[in-house]
Amino acid sequence: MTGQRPDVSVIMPCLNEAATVARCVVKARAALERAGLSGEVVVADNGSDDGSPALAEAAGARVVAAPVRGYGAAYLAGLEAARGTYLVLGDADDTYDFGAVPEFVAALKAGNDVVLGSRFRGRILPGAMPWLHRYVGNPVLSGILSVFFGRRVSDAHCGLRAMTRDASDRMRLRSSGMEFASEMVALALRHQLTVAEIPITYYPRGGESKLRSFRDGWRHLRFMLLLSPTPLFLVPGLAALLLGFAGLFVLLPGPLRVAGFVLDYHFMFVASALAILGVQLVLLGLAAKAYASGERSIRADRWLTLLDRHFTLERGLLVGLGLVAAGLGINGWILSSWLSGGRGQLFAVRPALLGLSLIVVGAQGVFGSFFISMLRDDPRR
Ligand SMILES: Nc1nc2c(ncn2[C@@H]2O[C@H](COP(=O)(O)OP(=O)(O)OP(=O)(O)O)[C@@H](O)[C@H]2O)c(=O)[nH]1
Ligand SMILES: [Mg+2]
Repeated sequence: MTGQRPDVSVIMPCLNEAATVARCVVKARAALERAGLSGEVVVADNGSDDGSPALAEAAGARVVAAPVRGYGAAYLAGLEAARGTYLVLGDADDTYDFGAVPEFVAALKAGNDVVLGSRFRGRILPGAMPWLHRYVGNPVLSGILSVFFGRRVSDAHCGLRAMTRDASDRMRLRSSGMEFASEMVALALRHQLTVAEIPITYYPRGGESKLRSFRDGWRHLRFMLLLSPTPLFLVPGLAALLLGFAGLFVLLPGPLRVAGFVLDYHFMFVASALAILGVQLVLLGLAAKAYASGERSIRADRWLTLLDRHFTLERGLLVGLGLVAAGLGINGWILSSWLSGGRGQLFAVRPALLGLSLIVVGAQGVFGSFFISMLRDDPRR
């Protein structure tokens, strides 16, 4: 299609918002006009049966029908249809003041790739956000996102936000549900885009909420976890591995007395289990990193660099087989002293447990190395 691109596309997902959608469209259009911006309002609907699409169209919006249901899917269809250089995203339930659109566009024009509204740095009017979302869901999920993706974001789920078309092309968003909100922030940070926050006001909604606290909260959380092998596997794995091996070696010579507690076999069993679990988690983490090695193009990853520099299948096998050999050596020595001694009651639990742990961990290393190589070195990828 030829013709001039409008400056701004305001995109609104809409599912049964007959009470408010027209008002939102009118406000957005008025804001564009006041600011002298050329623009369009795109309403992405996929399943409204309350007449919302017709109301939106009458108010001056271009309505697109999204083929797949869901908040994210609606946005994806809206983004596909949008023609503007600057893309502003906002709900059709009149909880956000579309009068702020020019401010978001100005922040993009000032050089930001993504601009997020922040209700927590702005105002949340009484009745706009339930207690559970205000004090638990939003802060906890925003906090997790900040830790996992390396930058403090005060309101990762604010429904009023903006991005440049270029940022949208680079991120290639694809979540179909409410986790689309997390995806946009997470990928912006992963792609090292410039992200700004603008304090805004959150108003009580007209019409019925489409948000389901636990289902949607979980969708945000699982989305973040699936992109984050470091906090999911590597950090707890390394902690368990170090604690486990420390325990195994500290308890090897005999019971340990700490502040009046006697730590013995039971704790050594726990240590063994921790060491094995830790190695398993670290291997899973490295495998996940290897699988995601395409991300190298997005940003430097410490763990991938480590794998690239130091890991080869042969090295992994050597380390794994070395540990197996050490474990077999210890247990072989116990067996031979038992055979050469009276073959009576055997009581070498501590070294035997260390030996057994080393054999298991070594075998995990051998198979884990094959698995990591399959993922990383697959010639078809
Ligand atoms: N097209 C489409 N739009 C949706 C869908 N689910 C939600 N929406 C729209 O997405 C926007 C956000 O949904 P809301 O129900 O307002 O969710 P929320 O803002 O997190 O929750 P509230 O604070 O209760 O409003 C609204 O404009 C909805 O109409 C969907 O499946 N399809
Ligand atoms: Mg809403």
